[in-house]
Amino acid sequence: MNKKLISIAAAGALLIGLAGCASGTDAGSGGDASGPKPVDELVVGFAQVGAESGWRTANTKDIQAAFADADIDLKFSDAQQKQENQIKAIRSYIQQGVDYIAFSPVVETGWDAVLNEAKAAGIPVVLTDRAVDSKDDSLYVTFLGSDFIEEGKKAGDWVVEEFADADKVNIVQLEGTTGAAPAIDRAEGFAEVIGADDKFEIVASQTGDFTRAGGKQVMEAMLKSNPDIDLVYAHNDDMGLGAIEAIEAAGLVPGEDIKIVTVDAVKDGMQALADGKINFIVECSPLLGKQLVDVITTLNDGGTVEKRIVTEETTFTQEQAIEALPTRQY
Ligand code: GYE
Repeated sequence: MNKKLISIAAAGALLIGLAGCASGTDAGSGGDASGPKPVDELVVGFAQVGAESGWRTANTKDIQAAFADADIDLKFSDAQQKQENQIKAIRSYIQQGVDYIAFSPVVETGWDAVLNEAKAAGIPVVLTDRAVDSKDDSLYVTFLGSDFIEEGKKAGDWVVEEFADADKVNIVQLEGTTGAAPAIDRAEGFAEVIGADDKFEIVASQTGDFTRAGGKQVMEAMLKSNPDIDLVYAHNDDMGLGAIEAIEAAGLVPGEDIKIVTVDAVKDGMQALADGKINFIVECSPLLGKQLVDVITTLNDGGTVEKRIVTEETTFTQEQAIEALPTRQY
């Protein structure tokens, strides 16, 4: 069955699986035998994680703007942080016969079946932002996004320096979504760095699901059961901002009584850093839209792309945040 037929069939049968009907092609190839498609005829399906954070909102905006600028038709879905919704969205894109699928996997595992369906339908898949954990790397063309282990290490390096003179440092960690690449890797990179000195102890670690409400709620509970917290390491700004609310409600001063280090550097986080409520932020750029468009147009032209495209990013102190804020895009 070719792509046209699939899209015709899909119109009336969105929920019927088509796995096995299509001819198998390699996930690494783009375009087709007849050469590149005119860009304004390309259709791309993007399965987004959700709208859990400032980072995600900026990422969605950037992707939608980049596709609009390039005049490429973008079908967009929001999975509300649920893997089953994302799998449904990807299946629907397969059934509609889109030219490319891009997605940011909510969690790392459990993708092989649906990605094999895309591969069987000859639709190349691009991972943006988050990785999948699969033995079969032919299931996607490239993974475009940050190095989250590196981000965790950068947070750890700052902590080691900041607490150089301390004898004992009690740390609480607000984890991202359980099973998500940035939650796993940011914990790992951080633990590796602080693990070198046993004066650092993670006294509590729990998921706040990358949301402000989650960060607040978890922090409230942690403050009750841990009287002596020196530092909060939040896997994103939003959870750090939620923690600030909880710390203030407990009558403590965020940034002073309890230091805070986060990841992302979205506007609200940068403002809190400028205000001294957060002490250090590791940047994670959500601006992946242009790169994603480039990957897709390169593939459409019959070109190849690197299997891993790493985003370059920096870190921010209070002074650097004050300087960067006026021109910050997100
Ligand atoms: O750090 C967080 C978002 O996957 C890098 O997801 C992304 C993370 C980001 O919810 O704010």
